[in-house]
Amino acid sequence: MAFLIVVPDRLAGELTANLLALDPGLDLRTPKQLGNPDEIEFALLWNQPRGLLARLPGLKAVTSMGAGVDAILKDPELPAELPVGRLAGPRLAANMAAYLAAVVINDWKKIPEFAEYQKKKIWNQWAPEAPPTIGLLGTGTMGGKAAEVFQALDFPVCGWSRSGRGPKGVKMYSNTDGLGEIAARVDILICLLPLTGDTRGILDSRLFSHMKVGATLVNVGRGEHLAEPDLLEALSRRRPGRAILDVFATEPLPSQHPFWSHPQIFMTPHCSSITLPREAAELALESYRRVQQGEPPLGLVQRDRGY
Ligand code: NDP
Ligand code: OXD
Repeated sequence: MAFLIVVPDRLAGELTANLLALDPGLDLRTPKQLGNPDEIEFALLWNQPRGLLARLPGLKAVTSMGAGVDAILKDPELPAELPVGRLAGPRLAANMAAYLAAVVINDWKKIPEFAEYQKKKIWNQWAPEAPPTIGLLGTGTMGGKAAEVFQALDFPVCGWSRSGRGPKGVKMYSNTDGLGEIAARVDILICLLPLTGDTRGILDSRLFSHMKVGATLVNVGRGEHLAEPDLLEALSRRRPGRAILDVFATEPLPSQHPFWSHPQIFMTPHCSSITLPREAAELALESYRRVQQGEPPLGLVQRDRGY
């Protein structure tokens, strides 16, 4: 049983080394060294090239290298019944929570303003009175950890999920009415949803019209959650007043895109949380072993609902 790795070049070497350190006997393959494609029964994927899956008739399961599975599910060559898993480990969730805490606290504590005061030698003592209310769209593995971190700092936290289930102590909302309600209630609205048929374009003018003037939108889900022209329009009305974006419909973001130089937008290049090779190797190996034993891969996705 061979194990195919299809991941960005910058990660491939480290991931391979980590996998072989854990199990030197692994029959690892890459797209460039595919060998006999019939022997490949398991694949670890990140943005796999079109046409690859059609060449692997022996696949028993695939797994995403990260939390999102949208790039796998949209591949027209993905066999209809093939089990799809994902690697959403504790380190990935903790790194995401750290990013969210960093960007939120940076604004709340006015860190950039103090950097400016320092340059001008201004002693401007100021402290915020109350932490902002956080709204998490999606309270799964990523949203759950973010909720835990914000709660530990005593921030009020609300959540929105399909089932209405969420972490302990989080005021939960669900369905369309609930989406408007959470948007109206919070100061920082964070998208941590998977990209599915139901969530594509969910960050649109209708949602923005519910938000408080001056609130902040954070999108760390997927670029296609956001209706980009709606955001530009909404920012001009300060509803939201600011956007923090890590993911984009086109990545890398083209240099002429208006987001790059927009004064109300802060951007990072899809790196709010990146799967670390060590964690990815451990989880991928566990998933592979499960499949070898006839079990579903780790983090089995419900393909009909898209996550
Ligand atoms: P999970 O599957 O663990 O959680 C998904 C959450 O979204 C659940 O709370 C689920 O509700 C909710 N949800 C799904 N569909 C709907 C819907 N139609 N309406 C309301 N709620 C919905 O996913 P993760 O937390 O692991 O990851 C979420 C996403 O974060 C990933 O798919 C990926 O796109 C993104 N991500 C981005 C990263 C980055 O670097 N920018 C890094 C990691 C993840 P319920 O609980 O009821 O099922
Ligand atoms: C993920 C990501 O889904 O990094 O894990 O975007």
